Amino acid sequence: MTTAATPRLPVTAIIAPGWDQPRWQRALVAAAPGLEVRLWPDLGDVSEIEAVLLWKQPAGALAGMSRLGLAQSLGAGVEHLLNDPAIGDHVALGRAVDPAMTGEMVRFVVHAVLAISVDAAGYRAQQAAGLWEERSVPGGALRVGMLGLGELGAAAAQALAGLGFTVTGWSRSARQVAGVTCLSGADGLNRLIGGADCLVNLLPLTDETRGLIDAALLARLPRGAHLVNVARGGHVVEADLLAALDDGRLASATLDVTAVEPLPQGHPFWSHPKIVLTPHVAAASTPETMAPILAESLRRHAAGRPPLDPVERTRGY
Ligand code: NDP
Ligand code: OXD
Repeated sequence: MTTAATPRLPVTAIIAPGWDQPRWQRALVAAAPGLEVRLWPDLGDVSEIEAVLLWKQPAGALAGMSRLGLAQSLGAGVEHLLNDPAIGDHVALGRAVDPAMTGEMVRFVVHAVLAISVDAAGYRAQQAAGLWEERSVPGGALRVGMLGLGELGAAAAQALAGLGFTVTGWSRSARQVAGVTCLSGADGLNRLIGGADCLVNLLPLTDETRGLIDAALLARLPRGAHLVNVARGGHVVEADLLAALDDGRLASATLDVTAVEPLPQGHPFWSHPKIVLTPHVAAASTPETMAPILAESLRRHAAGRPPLDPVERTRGY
């Protein structure tokens, strides 16, 4: 009896400056024994590299990789793949989808929305002022609008619906998510915005979604609405957001992401009383949970198949 030979795994490089690359390497080799993994910046002869695992690679880092066939993001976002001129159209693109990451995002969004629904910020201010007084809070009456119903948005929307919130979601194509009113298209967006006391953003950053959250959109939200942005800073026109917070149209903004990261010192977001800021930590990629998924994509690539979660260049995500 003959058995089919296992295809050789691609020579792989990790380029994720600032991350614990040796930890990713250990997790990957544990998931795919025998895999050759090289770490930025010591890539050796780059013409041998066939697959790259990337997070915010420096410009030019992929120069000379003439055998590159797979570029895989170590995060859910893929702007760094699509914007790198060294990644030709023949190179397959993959993005990170990991149930552990989804769980992190769901907990982060649920925490942010619950804090708004019980007016945690208002009670903290009252405590600081020594005030024992019941506040009028929206509680379960808070209507949530979820921009994006993909891996993360759908899971977060479903969790919020399970907690009793009225949740409406928006996506490019028509979707079905249990307990969530799903809308699409320009009309769908208008309907969602008009009834969103709390707008949560989990869209990918594309040519179509960049700057979507601008003065016009913010003006269509119910007065006193809240924004939770856990996707990308580029979705929000920052000057418009500040204006909406300052004139009371928007009650608060919970921002995990900003247009420039790290947020520059002196930026008005740092000290704004209505902004809750975290440093892009809503859902981190974890080597130990991601490695088996990445290993499977490398095996598929070796067998001439697309990675597990391919990126569609024409959609931009
Ligand atoms: P997915 O690709 O799974 O989902 C994207 C969703 O957005 C889909 O529902 C898609 O519609 C919808 N969408 C895309 N373009 C449009 C458009 N023009 N109009 C309407 N809907 C649109 O992405 P994920 O859920 O995995 O991730 C979303 C984003 O979250 C990432 O791109 C990343 O930027 C961000 N992120 C942030 C993290 C953090 O720590 N802050 C961590 C991880 C991710 P359709 O369903 O029709 O395709
Ligand atoms: C991601 C992110 O895209 O961390 O995974 O933002």
